[in-house]
Formats: sequence, C-alpha cells, structure tokens
Amino acid sequence: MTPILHHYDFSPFAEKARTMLGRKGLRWGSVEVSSVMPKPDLVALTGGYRHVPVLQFGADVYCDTRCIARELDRRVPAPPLSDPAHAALETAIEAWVEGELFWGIARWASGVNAATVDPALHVDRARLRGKAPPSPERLQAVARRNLRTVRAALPAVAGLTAHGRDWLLGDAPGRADFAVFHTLWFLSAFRIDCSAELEPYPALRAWMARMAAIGHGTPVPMSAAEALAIAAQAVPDAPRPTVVDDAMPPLGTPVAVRPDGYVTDPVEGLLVGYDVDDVAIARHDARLGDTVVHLPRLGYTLSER
Ligand SMILES: N[C@@H](CCC(=O)N[C@@H](CS)C(=O)NCC(=O)O)C(=O)O
Repeated sequence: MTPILHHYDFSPFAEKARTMLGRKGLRWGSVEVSSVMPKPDLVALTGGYRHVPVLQFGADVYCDTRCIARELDRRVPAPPLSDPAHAALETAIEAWVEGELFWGIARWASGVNAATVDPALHVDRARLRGKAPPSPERLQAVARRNLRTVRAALPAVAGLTAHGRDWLLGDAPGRADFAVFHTLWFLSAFRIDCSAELEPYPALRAWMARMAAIGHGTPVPMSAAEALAIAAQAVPDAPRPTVVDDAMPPLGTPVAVRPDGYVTDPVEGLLVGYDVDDVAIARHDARLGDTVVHLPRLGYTLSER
C-alpha cells in the first residue's frame, strides 16, 4: 500500500518524515496542507489533529513523526529507522533536540524572518498557544533571546559528531540522526538563511550533507480529495494485540487525545488498541466511513469521555 504524506514544504517535522521515507527508498503520495488553520481535509482525516506531518496508509492515519517512524519500520522493516541497541539514547536525543534546541531555532529563525513570512503564520501560531498575536518588536526580542539558547545548545549537539564516524550513534542513520537533522534544517527553511551558526562545526555540517543526500524517495503529487477517497474506500487494519496496562482505559472506551501544550481540538473516538508507545482511536465519519487514528502516548493526553 502506498504511503501518503500530508505536509508542507517549510515544516521541519515534515522534513524529518520526508527524509525517513527517503531512507526507506519509498514512492509516496504527497498531499500539500496549509501551514495555518483552517485545514478542513487534514482535520477530516485525523478527527481533529492539525499538526503536520500526518502519514496515511488507506484508512489508518498516523500522527506525529515518532508514531510515523514506528509504523514505517513495521511495514517496511529494511533499512530500519531505529536501532534497538541504541533505543534509549535515540529517545533521549530526540526528546532533547526536539524540545530545547527545536524551540530555540524555531523562535529565532521565525523571528529573524518575521517580515518574510505570511503574517497569518504569526497569528495562527500565537492562537495555537492561546496567546494574542505578537508585535514585530516582540518577535525580534524573542528571536534574540532564543539565539542565546541556540548558541548554548549547539556545542553539545556538535559533540555528537566528535567520534568522527558517519552517523550519530551507530553504523547507519537512526532516530537521533533524523531528529537532529530536521531541527538544524529549520535554520535554512525560511528566506533569510540562519545556518551560518553552524560554521564553527565542520563535522556537523559534513554530517548534515550526508543526511540531506538521503533525499525524500519518490514523492508523487496527490490532491487531498484523492487521499480522502482512498481512506473512504479502505478498511482500517485490525488493531495489533494490546499490552496489558491498567493505567489505560479498557478497550472500547470513548476517549479524547490532545497534544500537550497547545490549544487545539482533540481526536475523539473509541480506544481500540495501544502499546507502550502509541494509541489507536477508531472513528466513524459520514464521508470517510471507518478510520483508525494512531497517536503517541508521550506528549499527548488521553482522557475518557
Ligand atoms: N511532535 C510532532 C510535532 C509536529 C509539529 O509541531 N509540526 C509543526 C510543523 S513543523 C506544526 O504542525 N505546526 C502547526 C501547524 O502546522 O499547524 C511530530 O513529531 O510530528
């Protein structure tokens, strides 16, 4: 079954997913999503999740790049995106760079580019945080503060290449590589390129070039209408066997799942499966029929309805 990625070009998390699809050498349907709300087709597919990227296999919808990586490794095991020998370090590095470093770079690069991007982006992102739209002066002040964070974090990130090998942890690119790559890629995603900050780190820049050379596989442009029609015609996969975890509600419970830290609609439906990493929520929609939306457990809050 052909994977379909819902994404937009300057999204770093989408770049992570595109590079993972490239690592697998896949041909994939490429659906362009708006970078700001409203996103009626994406939200119809996910049942409320508005973030990007989202990966679709038929009537199964995978939200968040960590959930996407796990599913890609299940469906297309070789080459793996994660190395069991380094799983703990991969998780720690992913959480660190996609937290502290990512937000430093995002606030700095988007502040520097405040006047080069659509003003609707600033309004949308402030609303996503439950805040009023920022003034240009505020964006500049936030950018400057965050450059301090970036400069303090980069030496430790560069230290990941000090061993002189091609990839950060093992003999092949893994979750740590994809996480650091898309975070640093964001330095160059806007019109004013901020990647000069990497100049003191030649080994890191050489590693970035190796990561970029992985490419994106073969994206095939697809309309949102085509992707939704594929979901409507497909039947979701049977849920995988569920681990026993008495902290989770029983299967069949109506639940709502929402990303932490954002003002956004939850995904609502029936809990039909979970493992230690992800939850599976069954939904019924008049247009799409039955779908199953998959989300991570970490970074999301699941509540019983
Ligand atoms: N933890 C998520 C983060 C996704 C994320 O924050 N994506 C950004 C774009 S890079 C986003 O969706 N921003 C708001 C939007 O596009 O509506 C993941 O790993 O996929």
